[in-house]
Amino acid sequence: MDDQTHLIVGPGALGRLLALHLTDVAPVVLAGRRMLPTEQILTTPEGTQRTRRLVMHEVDRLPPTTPAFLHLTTKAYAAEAAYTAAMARLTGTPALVLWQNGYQVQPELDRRHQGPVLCASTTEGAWLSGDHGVSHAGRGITCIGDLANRHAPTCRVLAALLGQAGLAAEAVTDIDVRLWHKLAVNAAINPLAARFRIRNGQLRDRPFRPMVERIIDEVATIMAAEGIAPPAAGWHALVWQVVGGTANNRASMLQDVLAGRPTEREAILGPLLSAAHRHDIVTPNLSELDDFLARSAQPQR
Ligand code: KPL
Repeated sequence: MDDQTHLIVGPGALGRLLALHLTDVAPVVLAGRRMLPTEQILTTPEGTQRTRRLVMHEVDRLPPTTPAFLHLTTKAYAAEAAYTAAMARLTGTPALVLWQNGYQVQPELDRRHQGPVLCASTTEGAWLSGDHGVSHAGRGITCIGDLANRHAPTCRVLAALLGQAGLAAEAVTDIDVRLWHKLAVNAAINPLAARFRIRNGQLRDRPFRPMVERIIDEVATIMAAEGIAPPAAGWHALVWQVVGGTANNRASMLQDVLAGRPTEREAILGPLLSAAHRHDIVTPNLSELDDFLARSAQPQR
């Protein structure tokens, strides 16, 4: 690894999507708990296939170097362990880039990491196609920022590099608001879709629609108490717009439940419930969903 290297820890769909793009413009190392085929295939949204040979390591066997960027692309519940394992192998302090959903990992690792901590919020859609590749299902945009706005130049460098690599990106100064907005949408869609095992679009129908509305009302009350400005169109319109745009999707939490994996319940509902508690807001619907998901949870590895 040289000092321009992007070390990507978490070779799921997002990690591989990132690796297979960045490798055309910068040195990339992909690391995970187990080795994957070094030859990986990217299927583009237009259906063409691109094969790239990636440098890959098991996290616990990473060579002792200092990459420029350490991207964590694991699920939220696995991010801290991945960070600890990767940092134990590195000799210096890279800029850390957190790609997780929710708003739990970000403040925690921002406190822990000695170097710059950037947060990425993306609407790129990608699915794994087995061990050999990833399918870029839909193009989106990635916003990059840091919570205290102290690293704007680094955010701009990374956004520009992602753009060169073919992933639309912009540096932003309100990443915390963007993360909360995404969290709000995730909180309104994911737990209900996972609980009732339905595709996102079915949330528009009875009996689910009023359930979504009640969750949005609770989320909106918490956001107002936290001082997070609503989206221009309002919380209800944002959620229903995403439901419509992803009508055919199985939400990520539903996919996790169906695959017997842990869910991102704590990263998505945890910050909302803590904020509700801080502000003495009662949230019967969010709390009931959280309890349900906690009871049916798979252990986190
Ligand atoms: O991001 C998503 C997810 O599945 O986690 C939504 C917006 C709910 C789309 O499925």
